[in-house]
Amino acid sequence: MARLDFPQDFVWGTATASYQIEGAVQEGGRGPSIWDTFSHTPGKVVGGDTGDVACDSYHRYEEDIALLKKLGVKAYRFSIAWPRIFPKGIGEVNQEGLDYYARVVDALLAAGIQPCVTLYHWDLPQALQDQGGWASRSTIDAFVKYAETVFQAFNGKIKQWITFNETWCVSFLSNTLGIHAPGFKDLQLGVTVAHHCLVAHGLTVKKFRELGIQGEIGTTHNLNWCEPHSTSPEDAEAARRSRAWNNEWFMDPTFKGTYPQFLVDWFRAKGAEVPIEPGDMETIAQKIDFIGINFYTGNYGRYKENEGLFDYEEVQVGFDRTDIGWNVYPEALYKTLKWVHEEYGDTPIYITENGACYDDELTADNRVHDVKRTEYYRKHFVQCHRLISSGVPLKGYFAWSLLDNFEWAEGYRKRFGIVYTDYETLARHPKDSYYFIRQVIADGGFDV
Ligand code: IFM
Repeated sequence: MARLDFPQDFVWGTATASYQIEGAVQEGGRGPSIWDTFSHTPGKVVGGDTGDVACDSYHRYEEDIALLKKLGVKAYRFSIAWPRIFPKGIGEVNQEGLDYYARVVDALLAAGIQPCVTLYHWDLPQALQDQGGWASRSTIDAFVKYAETVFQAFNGKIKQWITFNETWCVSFLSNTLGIHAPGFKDLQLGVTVAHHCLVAHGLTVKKFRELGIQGEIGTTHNLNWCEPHSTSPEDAEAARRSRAWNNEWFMDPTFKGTYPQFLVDWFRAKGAEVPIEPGDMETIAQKIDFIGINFYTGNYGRYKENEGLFDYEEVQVGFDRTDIGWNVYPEALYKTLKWVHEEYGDTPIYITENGACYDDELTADNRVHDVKRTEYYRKHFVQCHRLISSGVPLKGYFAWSLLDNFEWAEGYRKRFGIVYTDYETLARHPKDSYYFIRQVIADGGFDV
């Protein structure tokens, strides 16, 4: 048996997002977001689920913070809903929205927990979507104004700020694959939205520095590891394209101020161009204080003509899969973060999301014995330790998620929480994985 100890200052945390947990969509002066529209459109979300009530954290945040305190985390990552601050995206500030988050932030600080705030976790005000959404450069200006308002309201209280959560999802999943709000299927739109979000990120970082806001700022990209199934050049190229779509397409501009040329060419051949204006690339590549990585899975694949956008198809090689169908491939976490460090340098890295979806059942003792999720965490913690030992500047880990919540197009049937949400009563029940993580935090490590 070996002991894996984590550094004393390692930041253990959990993460959530506004639309997934808050509910109270018509309270506190909040305006509608694209997710209200999307989830209320028949056929878009499994079971017709919406975020109208979600986990009701808008009213139950104190209970959630008590769970965090008992868990022993150093930090909590949550997002601010832009439509609570600017119900129409721009214009008058809604003081009630700021007051709500002030209560959350103060309660966290009183519990000794560092708030880590995501500014954009997908709830774009519908009024802005009506004017073109992220396809329009005016949304960039609106975002920077919103960010500035929130920076000033909470200056000195927030340790870490994250501009965007998963720009790949905001752009391609939502505007090219049509799976998330606003639900378009258009390659050019995905490319444009990705670029505008990256520019908005850069301008927000600039604004943060100009205003002299305290704390650190970064962004979060969701990376995905793809490996070729064979040694054939076709398979290698196809896997490289698929991987770069998630990874280099976002990481290169963020750190190097360039897009991967082979993918620019690939998109151009399909009729899509990146709408770069003078100065954009320098703006995007602002120096950030940390990079957030959301990591869930990896896969193997091969060349297949006309398959998807990249002539690439995934091959099943016998991994266990979670109940959302994602491979359990902990070593890919190691490979991904090692690659990030080698390719992009010494910027501190935080795993801002990692976790597993399983169809949990509440047992008679009001517990959930989520053996597979606990095992998923244990295996990924081993890889985190391996990364730290090999010199990768991994500074923290946020489990996704504190609570079962509204899993976007999958609705409530897909559960990622370390705490079970009973959607009938809204009662919370810590699962076995919660107690496992609690023990790891309390002991500063674990035995393997
Ligand atoms: O629930 C999401 C989260 O909002 C963003 N990252 C992935 C999670 C699981 O799908």
